[in-house]
Amino acid sequence: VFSQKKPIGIAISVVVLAIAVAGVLAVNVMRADAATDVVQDPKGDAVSESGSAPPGFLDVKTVKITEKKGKDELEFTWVLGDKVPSGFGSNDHYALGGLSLNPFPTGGTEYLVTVRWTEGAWQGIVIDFVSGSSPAVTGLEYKISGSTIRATVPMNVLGNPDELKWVQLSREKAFNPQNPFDGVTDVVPNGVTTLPWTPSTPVHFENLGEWTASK
Ligand SMILES: [Ca+2]
Ligand SMILES: [Ca+2]
Repeated sequence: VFSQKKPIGIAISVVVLAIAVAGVLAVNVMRADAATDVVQDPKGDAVSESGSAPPGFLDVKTVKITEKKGKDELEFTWVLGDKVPSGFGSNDHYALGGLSLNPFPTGGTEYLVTVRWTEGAWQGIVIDFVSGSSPAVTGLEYKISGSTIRATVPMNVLGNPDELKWVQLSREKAFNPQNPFDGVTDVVPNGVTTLPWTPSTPVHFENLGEWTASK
């Protein structure tokens, strides 16, 4: 079970993902400076494991990353295809905002920023896989308003980055280390990979989203 209490499992899972896609190189250095990164995603491109369309809140329309309060915070905004319910069942798991920051083909991801329903409650957290010997979990400020989720994270929690590369994965079930895309209903940007995902499906790291700090 993917939970805050078992971050090691997440780290291992990310390594599994990295191994699965090793050999795909990310080369993307020529970008204009921008303090805001916005990627629009189609409504209706989400896929449930059942093969049918998932609920609209599992279908992302917009992902936005922008600097706030000078350069002290990053604000993450997700606009979803439908209003988010107030809650779900105690055994349900839904990751609505689920951003992997700096996922590298050769070695895991640096941070996971997620707003999710798990173990019968909403939870907004950052998991830091790089700063210590074991992953560190930090709560984040977040707000769900209709079909929009906003979360803010202090820059220092993310290592005061000059740039971040990212992929958004919405999930309808808990993380599965054996198949990191199991239960993923929507991917943003769409060029990163296709769904439903299998271990033979390529992951294109050159198509990750990219946020760059203002000068
Ligand atoms: Ca979508
Ligand atoms: Ca998509």
